[in-house]
Amino acid sequence: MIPVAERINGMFSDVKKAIKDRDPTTIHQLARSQAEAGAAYLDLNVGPGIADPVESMQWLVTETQKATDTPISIDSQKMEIMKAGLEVAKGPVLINSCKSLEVLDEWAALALEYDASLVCLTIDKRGIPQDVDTRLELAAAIVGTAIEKGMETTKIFIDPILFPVNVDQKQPNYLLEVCRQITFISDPPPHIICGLSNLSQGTKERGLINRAYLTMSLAAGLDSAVIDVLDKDLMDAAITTEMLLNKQIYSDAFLKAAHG
Ligand code: THG
Repeated sequence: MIPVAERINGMFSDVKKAIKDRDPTTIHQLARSQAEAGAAYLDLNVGPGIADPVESMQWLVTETQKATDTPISIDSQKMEIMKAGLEVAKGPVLINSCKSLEVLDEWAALALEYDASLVCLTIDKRGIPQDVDTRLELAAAIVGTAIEKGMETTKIFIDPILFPVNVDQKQPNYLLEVCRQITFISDPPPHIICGLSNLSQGTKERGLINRAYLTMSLAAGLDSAVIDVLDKDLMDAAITTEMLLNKQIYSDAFLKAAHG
């Protein structure tokens, strides 16, 4: 699994305050702790309703990179914010995300220019699909367009959009089917990612719901997720699932070995 660490997000009050006050301490701490916990990318999101999102994203990227070499995921669907973040980013960035098939040409060109990987939501002008088949249709269209633009499929992350389970209880199960079928889209297939914490928003037992669903979706073929890497039970569940799927070697110390 490619874990994308979710915690540097202005949705959280400590991060929101740190951005507003331009106080790097919280950002540096979260960057280091999430890198140590095994993040492959650190997701950076300035959060909703902020006065200066462009400058704030540049500040977040710069400060995060002072604390760790772990690659960053720039989390914005606005071209202006993405470009500003990319300008100051070092190394292999994850662009998170292209919000619609209609603007994919422009976003794929940007990914190519920066040699970045690109998250694409399965959305087009009709909106967010509520069923399996439209999601797969869009995933195939995304991969086709990205290949045409010259991208490698291994740099594409399809996000079929995970809703809170208390909003529509059918959706999480639909997404498992999308995970299973996405490997048939191309060879090699694109990555498949989701924002795991969306699932449990507004519920009790958030940790348990996230853990159970990560296990199920990894077994269905999910290979990346925006998650709370500081949730050790969640990371242990992911490691154990991958061992049981024969993707990690079993030893009596498999958890310790995976944590390093
Ligand atoms: N797909 C992709 N990227 C994403 C998402 C996605 N990025 C953002 C988001 N969704 C994933 N990250 C989060 C981060 C936090 C929460 C949910 C998803 C979260 N936050 C608390 C809440 O809303 O209850 C904040 C409150 C608090 O604790 O302070 O749950 O889907 N590609």
